[in-house]
Amino acid sequence: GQIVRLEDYAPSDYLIPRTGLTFRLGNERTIVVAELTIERRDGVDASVPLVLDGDGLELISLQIDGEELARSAYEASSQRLVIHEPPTRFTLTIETAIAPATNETLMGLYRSSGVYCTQCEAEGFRRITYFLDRPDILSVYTVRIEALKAQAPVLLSNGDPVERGDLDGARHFAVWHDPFPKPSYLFALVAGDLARVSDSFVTMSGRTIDLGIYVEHGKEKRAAYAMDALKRSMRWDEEVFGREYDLGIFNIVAVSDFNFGAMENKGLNIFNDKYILADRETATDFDFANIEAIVAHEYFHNWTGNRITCRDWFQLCLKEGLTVFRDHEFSADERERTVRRIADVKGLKAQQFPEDQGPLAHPVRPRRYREINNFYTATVYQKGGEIVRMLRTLIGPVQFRAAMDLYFERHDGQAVTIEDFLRVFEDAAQIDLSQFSLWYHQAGTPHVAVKTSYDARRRSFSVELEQSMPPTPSEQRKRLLHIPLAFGLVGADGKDANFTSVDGGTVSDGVIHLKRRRQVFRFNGVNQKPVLSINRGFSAPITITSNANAEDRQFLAQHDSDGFGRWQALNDSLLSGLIAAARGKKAPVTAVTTLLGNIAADESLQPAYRALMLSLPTDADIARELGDKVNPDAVFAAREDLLAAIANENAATFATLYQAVEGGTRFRPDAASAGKRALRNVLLDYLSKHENSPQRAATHLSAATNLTDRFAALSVLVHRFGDTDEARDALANYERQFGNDPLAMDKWFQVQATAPGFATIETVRTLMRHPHFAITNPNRVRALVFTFASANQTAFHAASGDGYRLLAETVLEVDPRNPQLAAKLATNFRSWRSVDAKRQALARKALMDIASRNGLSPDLRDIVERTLT
Ligand code: B3K
Ligand code: ZN
Repeated sequence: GQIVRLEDYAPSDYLIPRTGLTFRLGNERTIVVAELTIERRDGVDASVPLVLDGDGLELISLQIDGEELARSAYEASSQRLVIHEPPTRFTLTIETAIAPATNETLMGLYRSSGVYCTQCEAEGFRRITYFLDRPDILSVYTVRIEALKAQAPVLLSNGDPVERGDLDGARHFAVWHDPFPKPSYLFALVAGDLARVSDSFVTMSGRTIDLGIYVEHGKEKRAAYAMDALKRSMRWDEEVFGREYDLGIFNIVAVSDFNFGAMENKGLNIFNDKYILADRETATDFDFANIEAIVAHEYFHNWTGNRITCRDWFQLCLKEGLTVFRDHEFSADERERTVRRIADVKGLKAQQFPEDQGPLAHPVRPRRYREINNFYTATVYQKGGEIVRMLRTLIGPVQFRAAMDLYFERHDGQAVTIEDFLRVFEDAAQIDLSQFSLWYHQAGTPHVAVKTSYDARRRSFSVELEQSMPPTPSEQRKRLLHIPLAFGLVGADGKDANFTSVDGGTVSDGVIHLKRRRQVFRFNGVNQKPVLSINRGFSAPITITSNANAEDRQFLAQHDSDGFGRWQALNDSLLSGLIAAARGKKAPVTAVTTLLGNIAADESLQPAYRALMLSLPTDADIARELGDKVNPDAVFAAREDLLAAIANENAATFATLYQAVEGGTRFRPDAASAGKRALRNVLLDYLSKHENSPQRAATHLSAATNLTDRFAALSVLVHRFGDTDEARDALANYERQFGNDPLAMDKWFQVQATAPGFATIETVRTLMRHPHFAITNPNRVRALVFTFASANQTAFHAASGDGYRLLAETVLEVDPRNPQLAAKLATNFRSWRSVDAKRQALARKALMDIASRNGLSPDLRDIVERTLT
């Protein structure tokens, strides 16, 4: 593919104020008639041709203002339609044919379990008709859909329904009109035989909105939680951001073949059914939380993304970072703030940090791309969300809200840039964000080294901070960032100590503003030596090293008044022991095992929080901390040893607690109930390790009333006692019970894909031939193969190289069908340079095997080539 550069952006020479589409749906052949009102932009020369994007289209006919176009007046290929010297303003009618039934890319118009559906972001609309397929072309759409009535009784598009009726030949039609001008990537169409779950919502101005969630017949009950999440999202956006829904109807459709989570099409969100369907038997608490977050995320896009959209795809974080921030805040308000923050930070470190620290690193607002689909990344989304969070830290919640109000007021109906977004904050809060804006433009995770010292005589506490950032492919030399660090000087009583003044830089509202390479902040009037708690709430997405010793960290883990700070300190303690052990140094004897026992039994802490505190860093967390020459087997052994030490020391406490935490007879998916299950399930793992027997897990499994508990028990059995009858029976029973439910079966694939040890490679190969597995279904592939590569360090990185080979073969098998899925799978090679030399050579060979193939998709080639450089 060609490289697209930000600096080459130019406004389009032509505009399309109105778009009429007629679809005559047919599996093998669907006819699309587009009636486009086209205008040349003022000042553009009449000799400039109109160039429309296309992708795999078959042109049937072409008219300007109702007249057939002469062959010499245009050039058409499956990729482009060029019209020479068009009039200044005219109607262009284009008739094309497409083939939804054979479309396995899941972009454009395709069929999923008999349902016609579309996915247009980023550049899928050009697979439907020729168009100016770019986000700054905003158009008002009217859409007519015709289909066989029996095959597709439900006909949906964006906006409001205007007309429907019967046609000859057992066909019928529906017309939809969306009054809000929108970019083509937000167009959607759905046609099929689906059940509607209906509800309504009264907005803050008193309008009643008709809500619908469309699911497969028989699955209506499983949409109840999503519907509830939708209504809560609508209310929250009114209360927290003052944003009201703008159409009379809001529909969601759940489909089973989908390349990612969901899509925010105006008034017609389309979802991967994994993020809609939930009941206690088929969804875990983790799934429920994801459903809530994603339903909210897509709904919030209505304002941040749809009403105000991106000028070009370099600005993707304008909508995604902001909307991630909004959905994180929503979940924090709906559930427990500290618990949500810890979960979100764990996610950021697990997904975004390795991206930022490897060959695929890119700025949150990139300057070039070869394939835009490869930029829907943790960096654009999660780090983009963190930047918005930092903006709020910088100006405070009141000014933040004022700035957001100004953003909506100033840019509603526009396609804008990150510069526009930042200017709003500068204007609303009267600040200069030129240094801060570098967070958008530089890749890489900043590092801050912290050194503290206390001068008892002068009663001053010094905090020396030094920032640094290694080079990344996008920038060799890094400029200094403005890093906001929330902090507290924790006194012996656990309370934050006071200080009278600060020298050396700006400190306000509990935040240190680090702006230079090295700054020493001296806090005066500090009566006793405090312990520094820094980067509270993960106020900046950075890594930190400090001169704090093991006692300091354990003190914070027990006494920091900030719950996030406690978790962070504990996590640091655990990691430093694990790192030492993985490097073959005997782990220092620490008090951490006792500490974990105390935390587990501390009734003043919420169960969900205790569960998080008790969860050890994952193998991948430890590997990331090690940085290079990682031997995953040593990492695994170190983690298991620590787990055993904690379990053995606290066996009695854990056993009592395990009995005491109610299993819960009546299932409720709320955060408090989920927290209890989480605590009990983490204890189950420790106790099973200590008891070295599958018995407790087998009992846990047979008593389980929900998938969360079932899955936890199954994991212990399959991962710890894989060659026992208990484990084999559990898997067989599960398959018998849930064999007909694809989403529940994903968990069955997942639990087997994550069993530690190289033998799992063969298990995965076998499971890929299982009748319930389908290489064409992204959820199945992700559950089995993506999970294997991303969450099973000992198997994926097996010293034989077989894990790498399995991934490479699967990537090559998927690529001809679904390039986006293949490219996503291939990103699992991104940390290949951090393993030991022998493994690196094997990973490189697997990558080269992919790279040397002819006919790779541009998506996959882009990932593989960047990973290798
Ligand atoms: N905007 C979509 C993602 C589209 C991905 C295209 N490759 C969902 C979301 O972020 O809400
Ligand atoms: Zn989004």
